[in-house]
Amino acid sequence: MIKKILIANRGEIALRISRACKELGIKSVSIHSEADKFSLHRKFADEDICIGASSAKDTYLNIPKIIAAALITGADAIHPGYGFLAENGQFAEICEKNKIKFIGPTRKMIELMGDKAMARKTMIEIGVPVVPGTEGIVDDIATAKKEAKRIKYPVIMKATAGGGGKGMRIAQNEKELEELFPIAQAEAKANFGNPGIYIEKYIEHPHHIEFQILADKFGNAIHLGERDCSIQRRHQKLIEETPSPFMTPQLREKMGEIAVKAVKHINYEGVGTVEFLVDKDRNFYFMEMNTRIQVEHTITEEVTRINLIKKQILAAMGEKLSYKQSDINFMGHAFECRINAEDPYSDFAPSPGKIESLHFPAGLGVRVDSHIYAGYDIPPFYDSLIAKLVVWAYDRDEAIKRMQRCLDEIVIEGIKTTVPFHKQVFKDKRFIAGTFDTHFLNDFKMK
Ligand code: MV4
Repeated sequence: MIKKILIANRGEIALRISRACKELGIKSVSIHSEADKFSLHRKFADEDICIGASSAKDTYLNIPKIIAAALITGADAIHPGYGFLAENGQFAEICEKNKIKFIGPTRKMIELMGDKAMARKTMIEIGVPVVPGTEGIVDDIATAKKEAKRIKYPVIMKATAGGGGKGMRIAQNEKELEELFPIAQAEAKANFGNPGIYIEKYIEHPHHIEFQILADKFGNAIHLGERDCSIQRRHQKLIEETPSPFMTPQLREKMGEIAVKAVKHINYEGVGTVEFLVDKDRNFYFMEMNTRIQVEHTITEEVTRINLIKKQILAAMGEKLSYKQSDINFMGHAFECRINAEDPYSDFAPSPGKIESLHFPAGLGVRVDSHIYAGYDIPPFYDSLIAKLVVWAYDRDEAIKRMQRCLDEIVIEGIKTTVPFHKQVFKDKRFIAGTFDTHFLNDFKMK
């Protein structure tokens, strides 16, 4: 049994977790930094503790302080949310050693999927398709050249400790490989403390399609469909949708089946996401697995009506999965727009500061997950996500119309936000036609 959960996070996801706790009859404890003194997530929890000044390092990333807060308040579990310590294997283990349930997978699982070359190798063994590439880490330039020749150019070098696009380099030919391989290694070592690089064939114009997974400790696992996350800028997702306009029913069934097979083979528990690259001919390849709840889980909730945070907590309590795959019904279409405190007219520069006035849209099929309020001062220390605008409708066209309507209703004064960007995308011909891929924003200009 879990009776009290410490939420090791802030912002909208801390609110989202508090809400799930309340509906489950579980007490919640929030932590906050001094910079978050006026943050709403404090008010949503039953208890709240200040754990430090302002930097993430001293607060939301500080393992001893968070463990102490959990022990002092008698929390029997910790929910890490996303970001911060959500995929820190050491933190998961320290929780367990202190008899605090970490709401997420084990250290071993986090580290297996966190090491991208190892995850790739594991998927190859299971028979999950991966991009043609090296079997593991490539240590020296001679081997890199030999492998790239075999794979055929262009190739992409990836840091095994990277992920989410960090530490990647593309080489079009041997000359570029010779130049970039040592740089990729040095960057990987500097950024992740691990110089390990693996090489893959570079897929041009891929689609980013990910499958939501739900699994229990008895070996049951299902998928809750895909999300298309191709609308991203410098590896920051800005718009997500489900179902993907690029997907076919046959492809969904095949990819979903393979995603479930993968998590069953590794005995995964809880919620997770299997990410795929899909090329223009609809060949799909395993890319990464995320072992946390993701920002964009909301759109999956909208089309399945399944509360993923509740299911995540129940899975951590050891509850058996209450559905079979055939019980899952998908209805309609959902979009999420990430509203960030950033200026889309100035290269998305951060725009923290005081919210002078605020009005959120509402109505049928509209959901806003946010921690901001009129008068709130957005601190400059953390990530810039201030609201997730989520709409649901019966089909994609109706959902686009609904999102346009909501973007016209929203008022956030005092700071710059990504709202004008979203307005422009939702009027874009190619976006409306659903024919975009991950390069869509490369040549997108604000009007
Ligand atoms: C790739 C790729 C093309 N070919 N791998 C970026 C995030 C990281 N998880 C992997 N990424 C990519 N890997 C091969 N072999 C292109 C990308 C990529 C990308 C992937 C998903 C969403 C947006 C992207 C934007 C640029 C590059």
